[in-house]
Amino acid sequence: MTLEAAILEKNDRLAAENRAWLAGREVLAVNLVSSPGAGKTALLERTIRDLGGELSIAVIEGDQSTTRDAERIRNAGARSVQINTGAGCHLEADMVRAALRELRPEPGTLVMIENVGNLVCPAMFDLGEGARVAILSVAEGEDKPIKYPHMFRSCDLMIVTKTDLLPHVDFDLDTCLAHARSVNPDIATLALSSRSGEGLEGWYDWLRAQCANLSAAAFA
Ligand SMILES: Nc1nc2c(ncn2[C@@H]2O[C@H](COP(=O)(O)OP(=O)(O)OP(=O)(O)O)[C@@H](O)[C@H]2O)c(=O)[nH]1
Ligand SMILES: [Mg+2]
Repeated sequence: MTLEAAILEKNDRLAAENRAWLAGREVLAVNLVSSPGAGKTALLERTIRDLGGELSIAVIEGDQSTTRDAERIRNAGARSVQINTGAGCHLEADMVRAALRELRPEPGTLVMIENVGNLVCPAMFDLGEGARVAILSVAEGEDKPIKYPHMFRSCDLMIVTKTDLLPHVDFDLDTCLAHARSVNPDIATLALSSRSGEGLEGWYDWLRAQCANLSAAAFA
């Protein structure tokens, strides 16, 4: 077995353990992936401020360095644990396992995992999450889904964000959505702005539906 295959096999085993641990506690984990600066933390801050009274939200933050994002999350009103990966370019299941044990989420908690900004490596590493969401800002260009197909193929939802900037950039939303569906026909899509608030209700409804599915599964 190659070293890469061995690393991925070990990660998959730990991810399966995370998934069972989360299911046993009726906790939904959502893995947020994007390139650096696409707006993951901004969307989480806004979501916590808007939905914090309705859903119990906690956050695991992944960055190579600093605790800046975990502090932003705490200032927005949610609990957070920061993982620093050093030279690493993605989160792995064992890091999330340790962070979950530190976070100790109550049943019914929505745990948002903000991955390291990178559209390549996080695609290969299952964390045990219930859903994976790609965030793509309009400033990055509409061709990203076909240039980084592994990532978009691995996601349940693609969010096109920073739509308030559309008048200032050459970004065709329909072309981007078509590219995403060409690599993943099952991917759901949303477009929103964390700054203006446009489109956020669709994201909140998607989160509510994911939480409802988890409770329905627990009572099945
Ligand atoms: N105009 C506009 N700016 C945004 C929006 N969302 C985020 N930003 C800005 O984009 C920059 C990066 O946002 P972050 O939320 O830090 O991005 P991130 O994906 O968490 O970045 P990393 O954690 O470093 O990968 C910040 O200056 C934000 O204010 C938006 O909807 N509209
Ligand atoms: Mg961030």
